[in-house]
Amino acid sequence: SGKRLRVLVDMDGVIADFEGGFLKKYRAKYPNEPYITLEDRRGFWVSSQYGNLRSDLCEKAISIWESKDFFIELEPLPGGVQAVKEMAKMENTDVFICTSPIKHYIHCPYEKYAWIEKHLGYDFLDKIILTRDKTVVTGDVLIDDKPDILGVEPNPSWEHILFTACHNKHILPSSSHRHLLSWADDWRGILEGKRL
Ligand code: DGP
Repeated sequence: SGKRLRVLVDMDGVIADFEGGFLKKYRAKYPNEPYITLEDRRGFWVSSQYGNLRSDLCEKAISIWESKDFFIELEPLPGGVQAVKEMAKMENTDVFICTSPIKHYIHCPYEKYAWIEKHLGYDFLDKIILTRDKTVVTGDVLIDDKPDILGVEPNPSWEHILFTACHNKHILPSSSHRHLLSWADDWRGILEGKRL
């Protein structure tokens, strides 16, 4: 019951394991180079932290997600696919996958569509929003692991729910966001609260 809800769900770091997929392929391609464990990840930008470790590692990191098959081969994060399917079946609920493709566009946008079809099904291809600026998309909630979601719209319509990821787990619960610790956390309660 209550009002119709539009939920925007981010892809990388929320339903697809970008960080785990990155680390696995980075270590396979560069077995003799240093790496950052998921425990030690800090900051949203993987390439910045690798570049700080040693300047040439920035481009080595970037080469991983710019490679063919990187995005399609990402593993689903625990509970994410099931939660999104369940959410989409709820009454008065419109779910969209809202994801920013990388600017090296030869593989990424195609593979994001293919990933959604593979894990969420053909009908979810109608629910994909690819944008580099999520502030111009309207919705009631945006579930996203990026702490600072900025763009041309200074007052986005959505409430940003910060989804916990290895790079943001040290950010303390604050007045700037509510958090979802994982898909085992109470996402249903957050949605029901937004309907009131
Ligand atoms: P989103 O999660 O929708 O905000 O998309 C952000 C994308 O950027 C996602 O595919 C992860 C990727 N990404 C992570 N670290 C870096 C980085 O250091 N540089 C670039 N260009 N992309 C990154």
